[in-house]
Amino acid sequence: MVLKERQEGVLILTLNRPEKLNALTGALLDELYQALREAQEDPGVRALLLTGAGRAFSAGQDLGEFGEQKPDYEAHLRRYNRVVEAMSALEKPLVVAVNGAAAGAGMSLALWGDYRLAAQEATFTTAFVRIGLVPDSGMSFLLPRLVGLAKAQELLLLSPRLSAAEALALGLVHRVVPGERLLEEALAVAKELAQGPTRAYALTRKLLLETYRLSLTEALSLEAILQGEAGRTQDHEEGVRAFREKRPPRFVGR
Ligand code: T3D
Repeated sequence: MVLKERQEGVLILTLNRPEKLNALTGALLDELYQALREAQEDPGVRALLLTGAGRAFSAGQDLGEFGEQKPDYEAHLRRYNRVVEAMSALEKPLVVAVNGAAAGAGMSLALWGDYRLAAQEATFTTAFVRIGLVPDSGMSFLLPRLVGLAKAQELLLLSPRLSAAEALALGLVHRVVPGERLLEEALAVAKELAQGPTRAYALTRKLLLETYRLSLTEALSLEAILQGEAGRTQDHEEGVRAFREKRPPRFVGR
């Protein structure tokens, strides 16, 4: 259900239930969680790329998963939440390539990418209220931060279906490319990141997320601590040496 492929330090994870628009089930979420954990522990993985197989990125929760049973969403959400926690705690950059529809928790997962590309035919819809649910998988946390409160209110309460161009204009994605070039372009970004100073990326990622709960004084202090750590890396030494020698740096990720 989650395909894994490696290319030059990039782990490509593909949500693979194309016949169900990559709708999310507990089993798929557990596989995704395992893949993220393994990627985190594997020094050979220096960047990740997440995409979907077929014509959708992900339609969100599989609405057929529980059949006629009344689901215990509070319990089920633990499986979503550990995926989101693993994504936010990743110490490697995550590129997301949105190849088609991203709805509900599928859209939430897409937004956790550090760099998000969309195919021209991709669409985005929060979907939750349309079935009487509230945003989850970090959507209530990320969306207002990405698009501002007013737009988040509109996207969450009215749940319009946005085109890729609209998503780009709102800052939900960084770039829109023709569908046939999506993977190639996303992979190029991921490979560039995989050649970079991985530790500095990890610390930058952490700083950006932490700013949302810190005062300015605390943020400055965390910047100083993490700069201290970055300053002790081999990559920092190499970056400065390469700059002085007027050549491209060769980063090793530590
Ligand atoms: O803890 C918990 O579990 C709660 C967590 C909730 C998290 C959530 O994600 S809630 C939101 C769940 N997702 C949705 O409500 C999205 C529903 N789907 C759509 O809005 C649209 O299908 C899409 C925007 C994703 C795609 O639209 P389109 O026009 O390209 O396709 P379609 O014709 O609507 O759907 C094609 C088929 O996929 C169709 O089946 P059929 O008629 O061909 O047999 C449709 O029922 C099925 N499908 C689409 N989304 C889902 C789905 N089947 C199961 N689960 C889905 N989420």
